[in-house]
Amino acid sequence: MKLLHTADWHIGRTLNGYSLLDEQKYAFKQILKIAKDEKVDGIVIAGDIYDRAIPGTDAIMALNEMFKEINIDNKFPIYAISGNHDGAKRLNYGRDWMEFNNFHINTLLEEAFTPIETPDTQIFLLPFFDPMDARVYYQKQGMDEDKVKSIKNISDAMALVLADMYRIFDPNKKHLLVTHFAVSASADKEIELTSETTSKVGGLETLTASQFDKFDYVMLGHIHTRLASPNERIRYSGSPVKFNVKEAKTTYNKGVYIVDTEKEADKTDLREILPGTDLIVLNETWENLLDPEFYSKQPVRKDWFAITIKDFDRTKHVHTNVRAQLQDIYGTVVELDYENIEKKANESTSKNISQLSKEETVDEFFQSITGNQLSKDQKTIVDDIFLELERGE
Ligand SMILES: [Mn+2]
Repeated sequence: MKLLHTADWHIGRTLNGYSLLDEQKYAFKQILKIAKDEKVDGIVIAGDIYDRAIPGTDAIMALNEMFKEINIDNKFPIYAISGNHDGAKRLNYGRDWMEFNNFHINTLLEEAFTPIETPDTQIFLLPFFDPMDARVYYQKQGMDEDKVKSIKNISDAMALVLADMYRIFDPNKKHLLVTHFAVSASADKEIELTSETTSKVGGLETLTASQFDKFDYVMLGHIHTRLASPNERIRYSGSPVKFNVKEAKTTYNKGVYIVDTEKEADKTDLREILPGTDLIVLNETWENLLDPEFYSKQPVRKDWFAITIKDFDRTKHVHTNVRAQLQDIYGTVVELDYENIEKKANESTSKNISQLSKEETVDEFFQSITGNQLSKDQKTIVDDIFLELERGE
């Protein structure tokens, strides 16, 4: 059996307010083409299909069109689960109808114990869940109370879930798992996340690869880079689109995996996905940024830019609309930073902000951003505002 493994589409995501939908559609076209070229038996989407539990209408319509192209126009089966970003119950809508057309989507833990059976493979679709979901599920199954209470973290919960799955393994078939968690290579290794809100996961939130040993192959979602994969049999496909500046600084292309149960997984399984509009990260002086010699070599007005201005003395540019000037030249500037100002801001926070009064905090903030102290008039305005707020309370 041959499957295309992708994850973390996050349809509807924005980058500092800029919609990534066009970029996501561009990546989708490539994914569909890869599926056709490889003649896969299905497309796996390992969670975080939407970016939010209640997605916007444009996101819903875009995803609806993508699913239609995959499943109705091109007749590829879909094997999907919900991730931590998806609203499990909303995404569950229409599930029974979709099932008729080989569109399998699991969003609730209880659905994970009925694998999809093909002639030679069992595909287990285990959506994201938390320890509380597992407690509720096992309580309903009649597990005794003490044992239910002993489910303290995701690792405890997963041990029970996997044991239940192993019990229904058909020994004559291959066993695939699709799920959405942080899985590290071993217990003492932390995983670095690139795109989630926390920069690192470890300890109670992390599972270890050895828990999944009985599966022939595990297709993961949750971590947005395939470089976090624990090994070649347990892999993250990563997101098909770069979602932030940190990712834009990486030099490798995004991609999907082609998983063939008839062969060993290896590096040749990767199919790259190229950006339509790339995100270019610049760290340059103001003078360089405005120099035609420099910017004529950049993909201005085509790609997006995240710009950090080096050695920038804001006090010398109080009458300059920095962002507007850069946008005139470069087009879309999704992120703008000042290297020196940032340093100053860090220094001032080390002054122990908790010991400053409200008025002093505003003064500190103003200083760190502009390099100037508040004038007497400005101070009076700040004082008046705080006074007014207190009266309002
Ligand atoms: Mn995600």
